[in-house]
Amino acid sequence: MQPFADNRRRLLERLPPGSAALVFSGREQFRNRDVDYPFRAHSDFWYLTGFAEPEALLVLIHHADGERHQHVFVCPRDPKAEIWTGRRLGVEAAPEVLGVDGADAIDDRDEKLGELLRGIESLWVSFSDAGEWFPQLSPLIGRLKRHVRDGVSAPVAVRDLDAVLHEMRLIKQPWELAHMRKAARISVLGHQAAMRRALTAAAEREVETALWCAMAEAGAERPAFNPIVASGANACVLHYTENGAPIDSAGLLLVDAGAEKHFYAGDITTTFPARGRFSPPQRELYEVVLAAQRAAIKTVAPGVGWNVPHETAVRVLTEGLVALGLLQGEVDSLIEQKAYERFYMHKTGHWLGLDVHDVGAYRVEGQWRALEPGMVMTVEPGLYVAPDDDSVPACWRGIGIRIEDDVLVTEAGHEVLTAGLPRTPEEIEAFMHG
Ligand SMILES: [Mn+2]
Repeated sequence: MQPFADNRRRLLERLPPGSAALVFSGREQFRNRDVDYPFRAHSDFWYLTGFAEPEALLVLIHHADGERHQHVFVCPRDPKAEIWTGRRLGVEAAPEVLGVDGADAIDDRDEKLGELLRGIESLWVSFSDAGEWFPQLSPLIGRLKRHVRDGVSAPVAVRDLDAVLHEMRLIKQPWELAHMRKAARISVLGHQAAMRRALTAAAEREVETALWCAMAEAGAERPAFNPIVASGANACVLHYTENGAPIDSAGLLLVDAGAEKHFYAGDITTTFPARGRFSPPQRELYEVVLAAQRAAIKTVAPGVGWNVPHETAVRVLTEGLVALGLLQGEVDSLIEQKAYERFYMHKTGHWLGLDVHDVGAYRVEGQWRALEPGMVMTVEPGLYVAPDDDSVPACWRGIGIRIEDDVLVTEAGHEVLTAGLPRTPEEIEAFMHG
């Protein structure tokens, strides 16, 4: 549990004296009658505890006199309930196992927080979860205010923990990168299995199942997000997750999926012909996206602005669309008019980490942020020609392509964590038939 203890210590160092940070693991979410969604602890909470149970609260206190106190609230042991819902760590074992100073039952939270937070000036909670926190904070602050007459000062500020904690999470430590390399490797194996399975699959679901089966066998804990397995024109629906259609055997298959390992996400998109042979239009459009992706990845290096890979991809895509006759005009002015947005309507990537769309600001003081070693991002350009777009020749319609890899910013430039997939049309055809 040492890395998590280090994270708590590093966070406490960044909070000014008189601060308390509250981080909640989350609660079970009802799906339908007696069924919950699979629970997955909040990434902030995991980052600071390595503890995955629901209904747990971490309180990190940096007192005005410099003293530190780390406290957790957890579900108490309950042998009868545990028979039904699984083992719990419990209050007694929590301090030693989690390496904190004290623990209490989550049901006693309100009362105990009133004691723990006496004299605290600033409460720090995630403003991303403001809807969760603010209703809880007002009775808490009210309780603390009642002690003011006893000479205890109550909080005077509620501050955004994201600004501190998410900046920490943005720069990955070596042990985190080891986890991310595993998540990436497992995701690669999943995609390879999906490509092989596609050849004879009748339905998207079969490919999805093969993908997940390979990832689980390789040690994935769960998918990092709902996978997209989109056959033919379904690929033009950017967040298609139904995965319930038959395979269009003349079409491409777009698979956007990743494994979660030690809570860290992989995120890969592959696009390949369902039956292992590109048609000429599919190949031509694919080559444009691949060239855009490779050019964008090439730009990734410390000091480079966040938007540079995107702008690079946009230029290569626009040039390609002009060369193929899908756009007419001069490249610079087409970029300026954002003419490409008809075929490329999303950004070229996002941060990656404990969350697939990981935390951390993309702009700092009004400027696109400069990349730094230890940041991990995806690079994922695409082109999507709507099936009903009768302004383009019929041969292009219903083709959706995205190519996505996970890229670590290193001192020397970058490292593609998800290397090992067949990417050129020749490699893909050879792999699928090999
Ligand atoms: Mn992605």
